[in-house]
Amino acid sequence: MPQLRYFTAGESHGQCLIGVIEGLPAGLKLDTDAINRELARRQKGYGRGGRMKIETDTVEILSGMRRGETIGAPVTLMVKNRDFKINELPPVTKPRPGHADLTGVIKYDRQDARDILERSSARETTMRVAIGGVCKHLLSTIGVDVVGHIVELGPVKAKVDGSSFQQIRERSEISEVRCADADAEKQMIEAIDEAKSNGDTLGGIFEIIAVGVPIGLGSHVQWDRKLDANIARALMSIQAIKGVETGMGFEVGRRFGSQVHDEILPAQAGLFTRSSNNAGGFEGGMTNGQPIVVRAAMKPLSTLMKPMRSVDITTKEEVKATVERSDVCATPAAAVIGEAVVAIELAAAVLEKFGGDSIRELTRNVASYREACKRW
Ligand code: EPS
Repeated sequence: MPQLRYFTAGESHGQCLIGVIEGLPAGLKLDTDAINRELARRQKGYGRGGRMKIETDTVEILSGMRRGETIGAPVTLMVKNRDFKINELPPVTKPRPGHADLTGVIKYDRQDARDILERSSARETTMRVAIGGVCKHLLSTIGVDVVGHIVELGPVKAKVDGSSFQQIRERSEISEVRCADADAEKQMIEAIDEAKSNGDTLGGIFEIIAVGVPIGLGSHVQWDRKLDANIARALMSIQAIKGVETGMGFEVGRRFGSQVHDEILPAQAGLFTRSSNNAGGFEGGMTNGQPIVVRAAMKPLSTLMKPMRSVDITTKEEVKATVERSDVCATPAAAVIGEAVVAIELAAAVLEKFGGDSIRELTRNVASYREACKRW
């Protein structure tokens, strides 16, 4: 059983969202304000809808912590929903193409798609961002840092080649669409405005970069220990994500080997270096010491103000799909969620490799391994 485990509970308009994390070492200082800042980042982004004006997501830590530090016990997190009205909401009988609505009602034998959409809603990701915030605390104790930013939104591509991790972080953080390229940002905003005026929605592609990652997280020896695969799964589990790529991504299938692989160069600061990072930080399912670079493609949200054709599940007649309050574009928010799920998978992989019932034990183990790697 892996050391770090977690699950989430809660409906979009239920009382609250809950997360339970087990396996955190004792002695991890948790700053609730820092977790709340992550939640606020998720709520931002040009193209968000009315719900984000209602909520000010804040976390309460209900267990596993004493005097600001974890004690090794399961940590329970709670975020209350201000828009708690699940029992007053009208039924949904006109499933939206692209949403979980139709398959969900058939599978769970429900007459009201609200029973499905309340849990399938991306509101659930609030809790994954809170859990990711906790995992970022753990990662910072060993010098690992994660950032997410938008590289494409609808038809617009950002130019960020040659930017450092820090530049990407600073520029994307002040951008309304979490994009580090100010020229592209303007066009992205225009594209969102166009989608909105047409009653339509827009998706995009976000990139997650992680730096300071030790060599050798994950393992080549078994399919379910390959960390790139676990990260891909975590990203695919974010609502509306339809594709994931690492490093050079699908382009690797179009080039010769000599144009793809990252040459190994003599040691600098005790560690071998690489001529490039087309592998996105992974070889053999293991981190190779280079920055992790992964991207995910998000489809346009499936609630359209100008709805598509559907069938009423009660009358069986052709209708237009349900129109609910929703966002025009939530890809900037998805980049924050991507950061969180990557942080969770990295924290799990760190604890799998280095163990540790306390933060002191964990950091000692990581430091001694890093020293050993330099002697190579
Ligand atoms: C979301 C909350 C939801 C939606 C959105 C994400 O709030 P409500 O449904 O009350 O407007 O804004 O969810 C969807 C787009 C979806 O299809 O479920 C959130 O907190 O991120």
